[in-house]
Amino acid sequence: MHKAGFVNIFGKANAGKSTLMNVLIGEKLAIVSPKVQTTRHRITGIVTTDDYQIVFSDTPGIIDPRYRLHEKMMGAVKSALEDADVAMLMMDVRDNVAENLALFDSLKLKAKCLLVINKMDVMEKEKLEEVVKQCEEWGKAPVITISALQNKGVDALLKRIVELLPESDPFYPEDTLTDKSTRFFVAEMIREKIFHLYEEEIPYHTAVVVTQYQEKTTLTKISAEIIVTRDTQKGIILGDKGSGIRKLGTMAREDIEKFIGQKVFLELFVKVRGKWRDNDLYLKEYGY
Ligand code: GDP
Ligand code: K
Ligand code: MG
Repeated sequence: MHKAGFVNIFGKANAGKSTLMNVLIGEKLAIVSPKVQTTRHRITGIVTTDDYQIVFSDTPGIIDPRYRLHEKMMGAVKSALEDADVAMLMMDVRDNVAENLALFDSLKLKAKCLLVINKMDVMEKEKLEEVVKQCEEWGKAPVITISALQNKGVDALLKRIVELLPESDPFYPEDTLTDKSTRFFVAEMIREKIFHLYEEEIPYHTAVVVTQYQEKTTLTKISAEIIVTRDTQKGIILGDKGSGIRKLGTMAREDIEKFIGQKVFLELFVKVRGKWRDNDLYLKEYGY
């Protein structure tokens, strides 16, 4: 009997959804940062064994939309809510339990659910047990504690997921890792470095588009545009005598080389496009 299904991760910002997704698929596909709203798309990662195929989806953290961009992000959540066979409802162990449970209730999920309490590594045992008890009283999903960062409890979680998977043939050929393109992940890796290197509004006002992707025999030549909303932000991205963008370029290039397994020549350009986050044409052009 072969099993297959869609297993989608939901939760508030910074619960550790993208970190968990990467651990589950054993590959760094989803970008991670300590800042909220890092993930903007639904990102698929596929795990195939002889017995099952799981199509995992990482989703943006659930927020109240303030820009068209946010609406698009919540659209990605909605599509994942609709096709989930199994929903992993994820929360940071330190976060307010009642608030998270209310959020999970509001999703009105028909899928089978697992309540995943993440970051158990940051809490002592007695306090953790209290949180687990509070979650179990909710009664709507089995409660599982993990540390995605330290890969603790993830095997047990995977076992529970497989138990809940429906009987089905695989959806994708067995060697498929994701449904997104390499260009998409290249843009994401650049965006991740922006989240790590720049503070305040900069990461939230930024989009990245890959404009050139040329595979040659010994190296891949990539050009990308970094889109910001103001001239001052462009100046900050570039940094003193270009030192900012050089650092960004080096860090991103190293990650891209690891990802595609080839030397990369990376060129970055910064463009100003006021209000791109509220402009449907720009949003489309930038992949949202
Ligand atoms: P997302 O917004 O839900 O996708 O969360 P991320 O995966 O981007 O993680 C947010 C932050 O939490 C990052 O700084 C992660 O390194 C951190 N994080 C994720 N999982 C764990 C964990 O199990 N323990 C600890 N201590 N930190 C974690
Ligand atoms: K994050
Ligand atoms: Mg994320």
